[in-house]
Amino acid sequence: MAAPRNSLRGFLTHAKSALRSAISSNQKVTLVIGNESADLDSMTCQILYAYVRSMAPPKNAFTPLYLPVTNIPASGISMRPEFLAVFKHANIEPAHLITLDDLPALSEIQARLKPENTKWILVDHNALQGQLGKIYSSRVQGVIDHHDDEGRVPKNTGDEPRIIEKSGSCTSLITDYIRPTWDMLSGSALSSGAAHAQGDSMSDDDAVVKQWDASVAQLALASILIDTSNLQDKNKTTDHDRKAVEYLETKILLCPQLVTSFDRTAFYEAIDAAKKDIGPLKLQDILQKDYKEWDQDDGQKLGISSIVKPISFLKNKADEEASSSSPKAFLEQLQSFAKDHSLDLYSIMTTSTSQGGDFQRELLVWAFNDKAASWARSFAENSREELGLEDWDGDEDVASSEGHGQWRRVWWQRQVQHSRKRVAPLLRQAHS
Ligand SMILES: [Mn+2]
Repeated sequence: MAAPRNSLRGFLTHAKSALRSAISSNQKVTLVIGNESADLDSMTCQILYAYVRSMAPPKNAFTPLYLPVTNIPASGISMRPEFLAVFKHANIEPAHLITLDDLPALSEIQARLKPENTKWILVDHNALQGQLGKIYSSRVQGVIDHHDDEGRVPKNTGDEPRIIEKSGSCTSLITDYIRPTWDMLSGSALSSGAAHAQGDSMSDDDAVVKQWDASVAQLALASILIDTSNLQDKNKTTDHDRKAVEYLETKILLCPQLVTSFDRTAFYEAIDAAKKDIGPLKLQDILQKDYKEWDQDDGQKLGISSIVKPISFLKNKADEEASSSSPKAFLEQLQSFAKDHSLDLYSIMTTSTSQGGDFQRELLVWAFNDKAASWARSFAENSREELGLEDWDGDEDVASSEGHGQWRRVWWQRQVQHSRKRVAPLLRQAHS
């Protein structure tokens, strides 16, 4: 049976308790999961898909209820101030999200959540990484993503989509996919509401559904605006994004409470400011906040942190925490992060605005053993031109180092259109 038409808050509360009882009684579950960086895009993709799909599941669905899973422990939510900024508009709180903490612990997950009882739909990635990937990859039967296709999701995904296309935000692709269903649901809810209406004024049912829709639409819109810089970044913005923004904005403006007050640019600026407000976080949390890792075939491991502040900010942060001022504190923090994640190669990509107001990127690559050092060197050689790698002019002791089984470089990445979406495949390909 389809989930009843509900607010997002009501839906997530229902989904969370349904997951709990499914695990305790060995029932089937359908999980919609974003990538392990758990950025805003992943979070809104899984929620939008699960919310709309659960209210109108395909006839032969594995389960009628789709559960959105945020691919981090609950403690990670506080490292994402932009989540909190968006939640206010969607009338939800961190406790409403289903996170990895709501799944059985990794040591017993295979026994308590049997692979054959699960179906996984990937959004904002197309290969399930890490321990979940090892256990459940063969249970992935649907994907909507905007990263390079790694060819891991079967070609035939039955009733679920297999959509991998270029777009600024994956949420735009989700919006496009669920749009007919969402319109059908809103249309029938609105017309059944209208049937009860007395006179000319909008019925209560009507207003409630419009408000629910507007909450979810704002959640989705936030990601698209963040990923495309309010549709202004021409390297990232695609027609998918423009169309989705138009559609979601219409849904928002149908809501009587928002029609006169909603301002897209102000909305974008508030979320963007929240996202950049990482000052209160510890450096280790900043490194973890938007982090992804990959295992190469020979067991070597790569990790990349994307950070919305320049290296100088990170170094100051390390100095503050160590009450000293030397490159050592900063480098030690990076090293310990890499060690905690068992990395052979660690990379940091920063974004910031120059004094002249230009968008800029730094790229740090650090190899921790000889094999990884030759990997890093071939990356530097092969990608110098495409990424526009230029010697960095910051602190010399940070900028480069080699010998004693390690190798490190920092560059300005002058081809600023390339995000981790491009840099990660280049790093992975350089491995031999
Ligand atoms: Mn994305």
